[in-house]
Amino acid sequence: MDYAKPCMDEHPSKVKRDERISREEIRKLYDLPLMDLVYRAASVHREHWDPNNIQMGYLISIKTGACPEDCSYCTQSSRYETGLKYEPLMQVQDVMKQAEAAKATGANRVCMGAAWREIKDGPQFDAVIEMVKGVKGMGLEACVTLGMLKEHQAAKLKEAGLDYYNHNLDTSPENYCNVISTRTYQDRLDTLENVRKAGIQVCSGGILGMGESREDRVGLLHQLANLPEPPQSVPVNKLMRMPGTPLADAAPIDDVEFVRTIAVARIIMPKARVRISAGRVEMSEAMQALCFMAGANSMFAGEKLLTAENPGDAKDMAMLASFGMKAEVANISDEH
Ligand code: SAM
Ligand code: DTB
Ligand code: SF4
Repeated sequence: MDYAKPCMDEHPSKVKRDERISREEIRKLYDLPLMDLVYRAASVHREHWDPNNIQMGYLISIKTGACPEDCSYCTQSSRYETGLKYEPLMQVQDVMKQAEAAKATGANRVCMGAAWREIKDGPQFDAVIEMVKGVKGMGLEACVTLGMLKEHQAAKLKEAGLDYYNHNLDTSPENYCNVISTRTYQDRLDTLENVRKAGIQVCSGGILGMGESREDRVGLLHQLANLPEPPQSVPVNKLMRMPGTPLADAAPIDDVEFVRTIAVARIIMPKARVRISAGRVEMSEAMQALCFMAGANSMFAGEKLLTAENPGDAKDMAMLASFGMKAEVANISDEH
């Protein structure tokens, strides 16, 4: 795959308003000596957040596999032979049981993910609305990621009490078509705009280690930081190389480059939760400590993400204890 080739000469997703931060400024941050960059990020982090506190989210895959999209990293796409078992939309009461169990282990945020291109109105959307209400009723923050979303659907989710909608830009506008062909960058920006207009907090980030260049990482952060409002939550995923997907053999992202990305995200989006999302099973504890130092303050708990592995509570609790860090308890909101 030729990642150097831009997808579009003139793409519609260029930042048209006055920028909050330019690509050049972001490049310069990346280029700082690592110690200066991490020190700066840690200082910004401490101005806005308790550096010893970490949010633990819990993922529930409410509908798994058989997705019509062709995202090259994803085990849930029906286009690749990944061996994943299809699971239709879960029953509301089963989701509630998992959410209760998550709360009992200390998670304060439940994120429900569905392998859909977009959410369609009808019984399935109504069931998701019940799930959101149920999770909120437990005093937990509720987040969903359901693919593309229309304005009226966003309004209904807001009414049900939804706190966050996750929809990632994944990479730079230039690299996007190398990763996904079945929806455009502009589609993603439109969904984020519908979420924002409904008053739901935006959770949007990307994936590192898909063969993208430094400039693509700069481009991703540039897009995120220059959204009409910066996202309240920024997941940084380390690609999990899933067998059967086109990116199964991608070269892993360099640890220091991952840390630099966390640090730059923290500096340019100081009030956002910055989350080390996928890929912690392939990170040492020392690497995760560096990420926390560089401003990451959220991660996913449990032994499974949506379909891929995660370290699990026993390991994570031991790690946090050894760092003297605390997992945030249920029902604390991020009123920043
Ligand atoms: N289908 C919905 C969508 O794409 O918006 C929601 C679920 S999708 C799995 C959520 C996000 O997970 C993707 O946008 C991508 O950033 C991340 N993701 C998926 N597979 C991944 C992988 N193998 N490694 C790292 N991140 C991954
Ligand atoms: C996000 O950025 N990462 C989470 C969440 N949003 C939904 C999902 C990670 C998925 C990792 C691959 C898998 O479990 O299949
Ligand atoms: Fe489908 Fe989401 Fe996976 Fe893309 S990332 S294939 S939209 S589940």
